[in-house]
Amino acid sequence: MRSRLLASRRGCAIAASLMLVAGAACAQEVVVKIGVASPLTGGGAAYGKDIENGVRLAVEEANATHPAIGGKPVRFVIDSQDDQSDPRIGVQVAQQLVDDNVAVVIGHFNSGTTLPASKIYAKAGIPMITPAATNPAITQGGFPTIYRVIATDSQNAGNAGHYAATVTKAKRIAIIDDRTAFGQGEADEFEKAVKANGGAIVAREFTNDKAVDFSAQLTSIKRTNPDLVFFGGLDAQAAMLVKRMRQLGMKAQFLAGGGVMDANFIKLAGDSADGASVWEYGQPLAALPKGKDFEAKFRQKYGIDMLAYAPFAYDATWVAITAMEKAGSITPARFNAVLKATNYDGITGKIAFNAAGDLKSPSSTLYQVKNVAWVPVTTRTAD
Ligand code: ABU
Repeated sequence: MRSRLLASRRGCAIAASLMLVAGAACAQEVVVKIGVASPLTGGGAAYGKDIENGVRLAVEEANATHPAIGGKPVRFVIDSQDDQSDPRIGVQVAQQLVDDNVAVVIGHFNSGTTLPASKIYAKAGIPMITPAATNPAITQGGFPTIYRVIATDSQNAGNAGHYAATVTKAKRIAIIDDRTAFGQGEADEFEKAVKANGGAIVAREFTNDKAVDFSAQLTSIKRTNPDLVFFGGLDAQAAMLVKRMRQLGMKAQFLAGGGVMDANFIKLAGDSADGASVWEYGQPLAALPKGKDFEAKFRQKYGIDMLAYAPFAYDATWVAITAMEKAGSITPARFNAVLKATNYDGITGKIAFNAAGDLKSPSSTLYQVKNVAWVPVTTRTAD
């Protein structure tokens, strides 16, 4: 707390000299740093920017209310770090945010960076809320300060596996994953659910998250004559994969999990996108009471459409700010107890955490591409 106040006063001194702001009033203001960790460069940059934009929207809205915590005026500022989707950089970024005395971290995007980084935040006692990383293991470390405001892959890819085996009635199911903590993890959850529901896996192949050519894996999969292919990985590769499937004359249904239901997939896959299905985290935004407003607000502020995770990042930020306000403290050890007991009506739905830090009632939704647009088909919400 002391270092946060000192940082604030230094900031005020600079602001006062540059902007002729009344120094006495400014010196009272406490600057509260909200850490954001996501990929801002490289292949995951669009997702990372989407998260950062969601956090910024919440922070600016909060500051516009002239917030006070524990009777003191506060100003929230973003400390945004680029983890480049690289677990080693993710750890460095996490240490930087701890050294910067952030009150909370919103991030990371990738499960592969979140897993090691979460240990650093937990050791420092700084709450971390991921709006996007869905590997179930992230909340299984027993850390009391790690949270997630999105369904996990045991729920989401589990739903996909149940759907593939029982609804599509696919008899021969093939799987390919990108070998990341996320892609491999969700493919494992999908496979488990397919088998638990009596389905048959006829092939399991993998690539890596930088690959652009899937000919070898698809040729091998094609020989097993599958009627459904599941991909564990993100939007751009999912698009290239389904395109290649169709070029190779494969007519199998294409199914994916989270991170694929966005405009990039349709743009990159072109005609091959038609009929593709994915299970994606959460409920359809347009059907939620505050969803359309959020989309409009985002578009107005940034001049672009949100991609996928901005609403979760926005909600995660408000959940953290609300906990600080209710606790009357920006000290993590104090507001974490309130964070644990969160009961918040967000853009993405009701946010309340179970003992592990996951959502008590997570949802995921099946979407299908019809006439160059994602159309929601059905939503499942856990009790
Ligand atoms: N959950 C979608 C992609 C991000 C990740 O978990 O790696």
